[in-house]
Amino acid sequence: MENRRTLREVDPDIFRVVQDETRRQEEGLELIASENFVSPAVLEAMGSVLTNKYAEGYPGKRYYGGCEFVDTAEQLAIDRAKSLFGADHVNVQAHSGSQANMGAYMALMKPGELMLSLDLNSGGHLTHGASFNFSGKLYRVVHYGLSRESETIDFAQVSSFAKEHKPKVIVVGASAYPRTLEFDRFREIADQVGAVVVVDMAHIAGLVAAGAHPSPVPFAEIVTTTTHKTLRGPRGGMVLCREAYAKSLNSQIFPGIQGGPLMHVIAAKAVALKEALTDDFKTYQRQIVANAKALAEAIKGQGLRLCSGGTDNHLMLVDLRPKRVTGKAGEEVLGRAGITVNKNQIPFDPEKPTVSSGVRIGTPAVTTRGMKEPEMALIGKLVGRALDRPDDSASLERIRGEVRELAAQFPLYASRLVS
Ligand code: DSN
Repeated sequence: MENRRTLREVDPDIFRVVQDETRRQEEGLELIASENFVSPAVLEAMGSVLTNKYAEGYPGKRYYGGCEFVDTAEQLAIDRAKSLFGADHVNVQAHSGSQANMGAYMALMKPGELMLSLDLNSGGHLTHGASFNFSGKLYRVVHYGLSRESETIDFAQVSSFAKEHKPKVIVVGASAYPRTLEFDRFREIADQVGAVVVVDMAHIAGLVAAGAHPSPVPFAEIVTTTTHKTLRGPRGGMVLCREAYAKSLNSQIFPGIQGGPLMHVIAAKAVALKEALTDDFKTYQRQIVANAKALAEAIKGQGLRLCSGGTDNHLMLVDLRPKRVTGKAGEEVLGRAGITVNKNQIPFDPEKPTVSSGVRIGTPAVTTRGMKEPEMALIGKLVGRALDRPDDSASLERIRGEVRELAAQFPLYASRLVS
């Protein structure tokens, strides 16, 4: 018998969680650089009956019957991603960025082989060889870092480490790097030592899709990404590669790492990729970058220091030491003012990661709401005011009110709220 009971009726506790989180997103300012707000169409695909379907295998070659419709969804996602990024081959099944990276590494390296990648403390990622992550346990890892002067990638070090250690794979990509990634320079170094290049473009995938950041595709054997950051799709992963690696990569993702793909998420990826092929999406990505520049100037105007002096992309790393506030305290204070950020180590940070000296700030989510340069100028001032009086609860409450007023001018999911 058909069951029409709603979430509210079946589980009022979880219904409340969803409402509370919707309100938090609606009324706050989301400045976490890796977050975004998906469209109602993406949400609808994710919350669909496709979640019920097992589809181990790939379109046309499944281990289950009844896959004719989910096959269409997956093929659409693949075709759209190929066209968006100009890739030979795409695997849309990776459940997350971690699995995408694991698939790439397993397609290229045997356990014990060596990768050269950006240090986590310099803006790299856990899955780029951190000692406590699978990548650092399965593979030998040498890290390159940043130049002390410019706080940008130290290419002299990349080159000398590549020559000295002869890595099998050079990993390029970051989760807290505010500058353009120069893929051509990594390619040149890799070619000198016979290494292959894996680019993890998770943070900048939307920018790449829109031409607002150079594409890694011509310079890398394999490119991995998440689909939920600047690309503004559902939470998940995706891998692009050259034809020569297609078979190996597919068999690493399934059956090597994963079982049944999340077909509802893959359908939502297809929707997001369709959205990403539009001119509106290109305009959106350009505005993310323009907003980041405007916010960076506004934040500098508040007496804060930006690592590397500014930003080329969607994010900035703010050194909070001029205000005598740690990253941990800064995250908390801004949170009380309704502004969500994450603490982040700055280059050569004297503080441990759980404290850190900075915060990472990004513009993808506020740009999705329709905010532009004037709002960035205002947000910069609100950030400065909050950090100037971190112990003044009344002041933080006033800022929170102003944040709510600003957010209300750029509605998001308001129609989903029930009073
Ligand atoms: N944790 C993500 C971020 O916030 O950048 C990267 O996977």
